[in-house]
Parts: sequence; structure tokens; C-alpha cells
Amino acid sequence: MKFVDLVMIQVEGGQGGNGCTSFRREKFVPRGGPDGGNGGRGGGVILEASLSVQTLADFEYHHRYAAAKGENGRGKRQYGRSGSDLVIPVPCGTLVYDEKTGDLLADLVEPGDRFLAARGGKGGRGNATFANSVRRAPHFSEKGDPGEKMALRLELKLIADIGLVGLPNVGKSALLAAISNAQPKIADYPFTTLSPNLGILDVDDERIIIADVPGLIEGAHQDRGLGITFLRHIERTRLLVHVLDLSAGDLATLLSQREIICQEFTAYDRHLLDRPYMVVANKIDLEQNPTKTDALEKEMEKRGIAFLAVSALRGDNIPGLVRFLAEQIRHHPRPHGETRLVGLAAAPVEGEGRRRLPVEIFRLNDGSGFRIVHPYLEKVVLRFDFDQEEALSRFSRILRRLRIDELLLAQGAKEGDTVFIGDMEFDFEPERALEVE
Ligand SMILES: Nc1nc2c(ncn2[C@@H]2O[C@H](COP(=O)(O)OP(=O)(O)OP(=O)(O)O)[C@@H](O)[C@H]2O)c(=O)[nH]1
Ligand SMILES: [Mg+2]
Repeated sequence: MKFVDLVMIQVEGGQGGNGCTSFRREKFVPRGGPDGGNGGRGGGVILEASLSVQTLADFEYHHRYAAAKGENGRGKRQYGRSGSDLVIPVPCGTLVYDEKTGDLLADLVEPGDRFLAARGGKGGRGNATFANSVRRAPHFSEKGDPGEKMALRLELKLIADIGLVGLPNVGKSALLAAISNAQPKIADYPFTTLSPNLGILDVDDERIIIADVPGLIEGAHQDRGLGITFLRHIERTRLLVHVLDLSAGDLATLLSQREIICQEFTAYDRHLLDRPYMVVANKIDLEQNPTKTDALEKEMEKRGIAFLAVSALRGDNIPGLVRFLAEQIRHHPRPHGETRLVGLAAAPVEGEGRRRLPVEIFRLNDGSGFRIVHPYLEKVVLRFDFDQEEALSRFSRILRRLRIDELLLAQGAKEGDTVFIGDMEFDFEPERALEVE
């Protein structure tokens, strides 16, 4: 099994449907009231942990995901239907990061865990909504809000039950091949394994997933060797097997090799030291001197560490190791990640304007005009359909409420200057804005 474990994707919620401007038409009723319905909300993009996908490989070829638009409102107060959500299955164990800020947004562990990655835009209101006792025939309606856009980094934490760790060339991959269905590359040089291998071990009714990670060396946590990055793959294992190479040296050497790995764990994540743990001494077939193996076993016993000497190549003690692992797995449930968030921190979408954010006005350096920066205004400007006469006057009212004209004049703006709000461009017409009722 090969694992693609890091991908970038773009997600976009559906645009909200436009509100409708319409008036009732009935026989013998000369001037019907406004009856334009609201647009529907755009669909959201949802990531859902699922057992139907094992890797992030599909995302390598498909980066962009957009949910459906909301339907436009119609006459007779008919509301537009909401756009349907786009649910994207991801493997269990997927971490979702904001690509821009690097923040962890969600940790999808169990099947069915969901994360709303991009909200759909709100539907625009139809003209029926704007009618009141004073304004009986509003000739305007809003456009739908655009959907939220996010750039995400997905990272798959391999959820292996057992992790094989150790220095390079000790025979981790050979051991994985001996106890599981995996056929990893095995060779007589360090750093043969460049990315984690996974194997499946079926014992009775239990399916145990075993990960063989690239060899660690001293200073791995400072990115020496292949670096510590692969350790994230074993963070959630239920059991760690530390593999030692009996042919690597005397007892003291072997014990110091065990120390090195423990130190690297501590530096990476102290919690790894509390993980159920055993030591497997490999390459017993090369060992001429059984007293060394015995001494190592005693040493481990003294420290209360489970120990087994095996030969991955010849098969010595492999059945015993498999039995032991299967039994241990039954006793040790999977540790859960500490961070588990579902849903973005809800940004206040409604009523943002009520917080009276300060308006900022910038004179553009190239002399082409002015830019108004104000979150509410930038959002609300997208709702207006400026082909509608009344939309313009309504928008002018908002500008007036925020005293935009005065602020622009104070900055030296003159009639006819270009004013930018978000992506929209207007001519500055102070008189006219003030003229409107
Ligand atoms: N004699 C003997 N050789 C073994 C045994 N297990 C592994 N080897 C040999 O040791 C060498 C390294 O084996 P690998 O399984 O590639 O070692 P590794 O720990 O995965 O190494 P990296 O991926 O580089 O970290 C290979 O030449 C294997 O054939 C064993 O039980 N007996
Ligand atoms: Mg290997």
C-alpha cells in the first residue's frame, strides 16, 4: 500500500440565489403588490471521514470542489431552492489545515465525522421582503452572496494499530513482510524505506494494520536523516514495536540504540513514551553468541519491557510475535488525538454591519481614485444589482449612513473620481447621493 499523505485543495461554497423583483399580476387588479421571492442559500462543501476511501490519492488529480448554487427567487413569493451540499469523502485520520494560516481546522477520525469546509452564500432577498407601510412597491431585490472560498491542506495521519520503529537497516521492513501481507523494499543499506509502508495482519477476526516507518537516527527530531516528519504516522498507533539488530554490536551498543530512539520520541512528543511498547531483537539467525540475547532479555525484563528475539528472514519466533501482538492489541484501545474540531470557528455573518466597524479610506497611489475598506460594505455591495434603479438609491442610503461622502470629501475626493469598494467601481457623485430621499 502506498500512501499519498499530503494534498492541497480549493473548496468553494455555492453562490446564493438572487432575490427576485416582481409584482403580482391579477385580472382586474391594476397594481399588484411586490411578490418577488428570496433566493436560496448556496450549498456548502463538507468533508466527511469515510471507510470507503483509504488514501488522499484522488485529490492529486482533482483539486477544486464547488458546491451547487442556490436557485433564484421567483414571482408569487416563490423562494429559490437551496443548493445541495457537496459531501467529499476523505479517509479516517485526515487532518484539515487552512492553507493560508496553517491553522488546524479539523481532525476527522471516526467514520461519519464531518467538517463544513466552505459555507454556501446567503440567498438574496426578493422585493416582497422590502415592502412596508411606507414603501409599498420596492423595485429592488438583492443578489445572492458569494460562497465562502477556502484553500485547504489535507494531511492523512496513517491510522496504524502497530508502528515498527528503529534505526535504519535493522530489518523493520523485513519484519513487516514477515508478519503482514506487505511486500516492502528490503535492502542492505540504511534508508531503504523512504516513506511509510503499511501491511495488514489478519488474526482470527481482527484486522491489524501495521506501519513500517523510515529508520530514525539521532537528531531525527531536528530533521536529521529522513527527519521526524514520519513520526506523525505513528502518533495514534496502539502499540509500538522497537526493532533492534542483534548483529549491530554488543549489549551496551544495543541498549544505547534503544536509548537513541527513546530520546527522539521524547523530543517529538512525550506522549509517545507512554505508548504500550515492546522490543523485538531481530536477526537472531546471525547471532553466534546466545548469551548476548539472554542478557538483553534479562535487561528488558528488569525494566518491565516485553521482549522477543526473532529472525524476520528465517521466520524464527515469528508466529509467537504475531500471537503476542494480536493479544496486546485487544487490550489497548486507540488513543485519540487531542485536537478534534468540527466546523470553522463561526464567523459572524449576519449583523456584521451593526457592530459599527470603522470605515477606512485610502487614496490610491497611482492617482486612479479611492478605496473604501469596510467589511460590511464590501460584502453588501455584492448583493446589489445596480441595473435596478432603486438598488442604487438604497445603496446610497447605506453610504450616507456610514458618512462615506463626507469622509471622501475630507480626503480630497472630487466629483467624478473613481471609488472602489471590493471589486466594484463607482463614480463619486456627492450631490446625487445626498439628493436621494
Ligand atoms: N540475516 C538476517 N538479515 C536480515 C533479517 N532481517 C532483515 N535482514 C536484512 O537486513 C537488511 C535491512 O533490512 P530492511 O528490512 O530493509 O531494514 P529496515 O530497518 O527496513 O531499513 P530502513 O528502511 O533503511 O530503515 C536487509 O539486507 C535484510 O535482508 C534477519 O532476520 N536476518
Ligand atoms: Mg525499511
